[in-house]
Amino acid sequence: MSFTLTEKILRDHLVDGRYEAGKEIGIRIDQTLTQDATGTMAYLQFESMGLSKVETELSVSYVDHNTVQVGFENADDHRYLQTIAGRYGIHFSRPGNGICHQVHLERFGRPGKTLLGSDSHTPTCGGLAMIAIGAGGLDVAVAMGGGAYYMTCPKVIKVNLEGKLPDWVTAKDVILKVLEELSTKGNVGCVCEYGGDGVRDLTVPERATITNMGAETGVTTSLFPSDEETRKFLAAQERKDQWTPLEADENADYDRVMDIDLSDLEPLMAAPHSPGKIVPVSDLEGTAVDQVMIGSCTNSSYVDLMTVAGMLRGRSLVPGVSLGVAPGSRQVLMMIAENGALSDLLSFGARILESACGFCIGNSMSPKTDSVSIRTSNRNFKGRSGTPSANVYLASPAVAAAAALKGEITDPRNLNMEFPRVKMPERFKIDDSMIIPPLPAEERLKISIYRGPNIGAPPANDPMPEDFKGKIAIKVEDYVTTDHIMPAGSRLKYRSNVPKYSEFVFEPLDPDFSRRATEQRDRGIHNVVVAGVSYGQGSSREHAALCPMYLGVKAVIAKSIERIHAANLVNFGIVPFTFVAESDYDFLKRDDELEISGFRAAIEDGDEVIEALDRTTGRRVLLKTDLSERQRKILIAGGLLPYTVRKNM
Ligand code: MIC
Ligand code: SF4
Repeated sequence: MSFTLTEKILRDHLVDGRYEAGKEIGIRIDQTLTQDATGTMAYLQFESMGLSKVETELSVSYVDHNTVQVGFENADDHRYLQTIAGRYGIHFSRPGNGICHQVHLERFGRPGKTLLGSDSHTPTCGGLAMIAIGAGGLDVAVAMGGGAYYMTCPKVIKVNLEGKLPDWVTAKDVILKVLEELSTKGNVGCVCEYGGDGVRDLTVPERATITNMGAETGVTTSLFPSDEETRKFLAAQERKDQWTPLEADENADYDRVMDIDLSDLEPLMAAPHSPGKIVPVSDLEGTAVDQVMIGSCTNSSYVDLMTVAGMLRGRSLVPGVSLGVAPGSRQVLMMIAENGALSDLLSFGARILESACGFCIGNSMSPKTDSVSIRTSNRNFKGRSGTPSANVYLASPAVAAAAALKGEITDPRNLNMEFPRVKMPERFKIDDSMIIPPLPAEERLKISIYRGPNIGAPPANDPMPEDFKGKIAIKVEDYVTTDHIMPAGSRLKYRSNVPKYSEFVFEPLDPDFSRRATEQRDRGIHNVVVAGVSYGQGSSREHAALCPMYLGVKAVIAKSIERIHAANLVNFGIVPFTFVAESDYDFLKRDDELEISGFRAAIEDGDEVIEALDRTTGRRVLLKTDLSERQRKILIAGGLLPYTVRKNM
């Protein structure tokens, strides 16, 4: 038998179900990661499971999202996370140590292992031949407790890379090309596996740029083989004993093969307001630029920043542009500080930001009204930068630096400059002093867990009602992202306080939603969300399910729902329905009363099609469910937490 690399790693970790594409399987998780914005809830949920320590090979808690610390909330959360890590045997990466995905790649990722992270860009570590998956915090909490992670056994797409990248064309352009081919929808339940001769010349950080932004296609994860480049990277991180070669069998069967000749690629950009809106940079040349932001978990590696420094050295920033640079980790920052590149960036006029998410999530350096901002990050959803009227273009560090040099979008091939080809260092600077390792058992028990006033226990949900008597509380269009459902930016600091954060559900689309939903919930009405295509794109934030649950949402009816969000809805007892006939979307209106008699029984019996009656219009609408037996039980219990607690009783 020949296997894909994906199948090899998954089969190696299979603990439940049969390996058959499209069916639900349970896999063992070796490593977990959390970040602070999703982590507080994940650890509150972990605590409620009553275990004495994590059961994984390695669990790391990072603080990288909410590092702004305006007010006490963030600092309280950080201390809670630090004490929880101490108590339960978890590594703690302190604020300032870097973005979770960058640091995990540098210090912890290992070929052949599974990693579950409460952040949608966890697939970054697929660059190290791991099966690295983003999930909601509750799924990660269960995995930390030693429970299996349930997922759809994937279809595997082979992305066959041939040739060599020309000057000025980089890993970011490879993933933008993949996004052009695959788009941001329709890839749920697939994995992208990279192979071909072109892979050999891509370093691990370059591979990680590609697997990171693979998240934007909606695939479960992306991964590269473990080869000589992987060995070099691990050796340069003083971890060469952790290397093991891994690749797909030669005759492995793929569900789809995509060929990309790297030599044919050109610099690309994702235009506003979607990572899937791919345009050649040459088509946009001359567009005036107000801001350039370099960093994020996609493009903030040592090579990325050295390329930028090489282009900007000895030159200066044009007056109309503001430039921000956020090195991805303390390792990167220290290395560019020691070799002088940091000083080159400062002389050029760059503003240096903390090694954290910062601008990427819209909690700092929001651009001016109606501006054009060029960013090396992975998402340009409308308003995500913190400025609703801004036009954000996503590009490689080289294209971003060219814009900072010229004040307009510029194809770097027209700069009349030699491409500063930077090699991956043979040795990275190793200093793990900002990572607090787990303590011995007797020390762990002495740690008292700090809980500031911003930390509130996750609210409980009721078991599923017998009949559904609801009202459409909101009707939204296609491509509604989790940034629309549960805005981050300046609202992020309320992540650990569900009643407060719930005041902002759907704020960018309908600021009155929370009030209306609360009022209906209090009258015993089950709230319903009606949505278009690809509902819940983007982040893994489970608050986009948890807060609607708190507001009494019991069902989402959409044309299609993205993977992580659909799983989060189930985890919080909200039924994810799709339309049998998409045209029914047009007939449903806000405030229509919806009824499903025998709701609970239908879910219990595994009915795949359920009829709802719109009492306002008298119309009958057929709704589809695609739920495993396990998911149906979770829904009946009112969510994964009550289900897990009940199962363990
Ligand atoms: C994002 O990039 O949108 C985030 C912020 O990293 C999220 C996680 C979160 O909402 O905390 C993600 O990608 O999952
Ligand atoms: Fe942080 Fe941005 Fe990466 Fe999300 S996408 S983890 S906000 S850097």
